[in-house]
Amino acid sequence: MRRQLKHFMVICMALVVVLAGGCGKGTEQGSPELLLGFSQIGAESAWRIGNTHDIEEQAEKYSISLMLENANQKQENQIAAIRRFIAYKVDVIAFSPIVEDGWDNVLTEAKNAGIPVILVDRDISTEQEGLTTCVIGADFYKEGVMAAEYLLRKIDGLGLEHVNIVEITGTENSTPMRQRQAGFMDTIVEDERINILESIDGDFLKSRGAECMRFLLETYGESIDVVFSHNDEMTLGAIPEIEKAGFVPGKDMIIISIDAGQKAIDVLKEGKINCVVECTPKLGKELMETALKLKAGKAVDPVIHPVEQVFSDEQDPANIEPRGY
Ligand code: GZL
Repeated sequence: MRRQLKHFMVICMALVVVLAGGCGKGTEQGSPELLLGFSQIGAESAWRIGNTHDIEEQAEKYSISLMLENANQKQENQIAAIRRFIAYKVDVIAFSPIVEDGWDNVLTEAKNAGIPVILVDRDISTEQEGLTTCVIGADFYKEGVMAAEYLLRKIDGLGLEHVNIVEITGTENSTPMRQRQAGFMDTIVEDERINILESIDGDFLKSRGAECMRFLLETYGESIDVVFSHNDEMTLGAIPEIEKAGFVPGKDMIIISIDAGQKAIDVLKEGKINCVVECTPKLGKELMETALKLKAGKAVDPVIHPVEQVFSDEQDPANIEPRGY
């Protein structure tokens, strides 16, 4: 009898463990741990598309239910999306703000609804404090500094006594545009060898990069020694224009870009780009982990910067790993 009772108890215990585990597993596989609303700027670059893919992949990996809306480069679409997320009572709102200003009202609505907001990729400037919890994205100022530091090494190496630079900037009033320009200019401002011919807005778009380069070539021609472009798309638009004008990019003109997507790295390997500063789009893991911490009422770091590197003709580009975006 005692033996049978013992067996019965063992079976009950096993059953409890299975059910508990099963329930736990069922919970993990059933309703998502968290409903995240994300407003993405658009699909203007390989960087942006890579960023979207990474966020989708990481949401799936973390069992987070993702409502991702594409704003097609319009701030008003992002504001409308955030209002939909509020109405839907998502647990956390995240977005990559196309520009820095104009967010106070909608973010006040999110705060009043008790929904925490995470900034991804870019930052904002608001009149009120405490409208967002943190920003997850590159140190754009440092990217500008790294680009300029490469240029100074290049000028020293070539023994150049005078250098004319043209700059093709990203979207006006966006964080990457403002801070990449500031970091670059602050680093070269003391160097008397360097002259800025013109700075022109390419809006991070390939087509605009080509238009800008055509204008700069028509205006300054062979006096251009350096092209500093705020992202690969604009750089890839500019290079064919430089070649059409009869110049050799990477030789007649030093070409410096930012993002380090696969296409730009391939052109670096061809010798038509001299330096690409990395700006990783892979921010999804930090976004999901931060959203889960906020849902659990835990504190989060106010700023999360990924580690980034520089690829240039100072090293053998053949060793650069596939970029994945
Ligand atoms: C940078 C990101 C920029 C990329 C561009 O984090 O905001 O926007 O550099 C993209 O390619 O358009």
